Amino acid sequence: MDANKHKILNDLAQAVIEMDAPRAVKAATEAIYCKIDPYEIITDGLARGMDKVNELFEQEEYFVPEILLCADTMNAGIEVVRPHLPKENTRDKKKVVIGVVKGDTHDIGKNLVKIMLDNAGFEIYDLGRNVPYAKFVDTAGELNADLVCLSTLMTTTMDGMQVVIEDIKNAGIVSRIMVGGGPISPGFAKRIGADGYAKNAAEAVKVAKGLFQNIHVPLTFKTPELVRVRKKNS
Ligand code: B12
Repeated sequence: MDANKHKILNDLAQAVIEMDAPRAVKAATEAIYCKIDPYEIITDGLARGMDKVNELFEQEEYFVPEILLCADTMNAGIEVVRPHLPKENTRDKKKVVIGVVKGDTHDIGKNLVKIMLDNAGFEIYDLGRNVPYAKFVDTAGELNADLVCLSTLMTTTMDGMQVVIEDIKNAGIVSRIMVGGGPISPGFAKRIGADGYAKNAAEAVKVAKGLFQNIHVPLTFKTPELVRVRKKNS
């Protein structure tokens, strides 16, 4: 990586860590001007800063107010980059229902996944956070959704994903289902009957596309068998 790019990406990460939104906006603008790939600006710059923030939270150096200011800073940078993300305009847009399951209000990661899928040409219906199980099922049914994306960051709410998946299947809805979030592993995703899992937003786009191209996308943690395509009416 050339030195200037390295410097700008570090600056973006540092701006998030230091809760400095004007600096994030300036560095993001510079990154765009220097033609750094918009996805790299988000994943290797802003989101990398947020990863460090998570560590600081775990080490009890940062607390709730800091976390929220860091997230605002990341979002300020993303807003600069967003218009520059390559927008894929597919004719047959797949409908995606996305949300964070009941009991969980963490939505920073879900929002990143949403932005990436939106730019990749999916039609997004965002149910938000702390979403009742039935809301996923009802919305997927009403919209005849192609994909339902479930997010959670807490071990205490993981099991809710399984409830949603079972309810969707029991209702005869044929939407594919992708899961993700901090405590979710490929093994857990497979066990609860999900069609796909991704460890981050960039992977989520690859996996989502793979689900509709009838191809196996190599997943993180070496579980490509997880992407199985459920045939309609099966
Ligand atoms: C930020 C944060 C908060 C913020 C949330 C702000 C917000 N609007 O989201 C605030 C301060 C409000 C908060 C509150 C709480 N938090 Co908190 N929080 C975090 C923290 C530090 C970072 C999470 C984050 O945003 N990461 C950044 C994003 C970009 O990463 P991500 O969410 O993992 O998302 C990526 C991937 O997971 C994936 N992904 C995510 N969703 C999906 C979905 C799909 C379909 C796919 C494919 C991929 C995918 O892609 C994303 C982008 O790359 C984590 C620590 C950690 N290590 O995760 C704790 C953490 C999640 N929190 C925790 C806890 C306990 C809480 C509280 C209960 C604290 C309290 N006592 O009040 C409350 C939750 C209340 C509730 N009921 O929801 C615990 C959970 C422990 C557990 N049991 O599992 C953690 C792990 C901290 C800890 N070690 O204790 N928290």
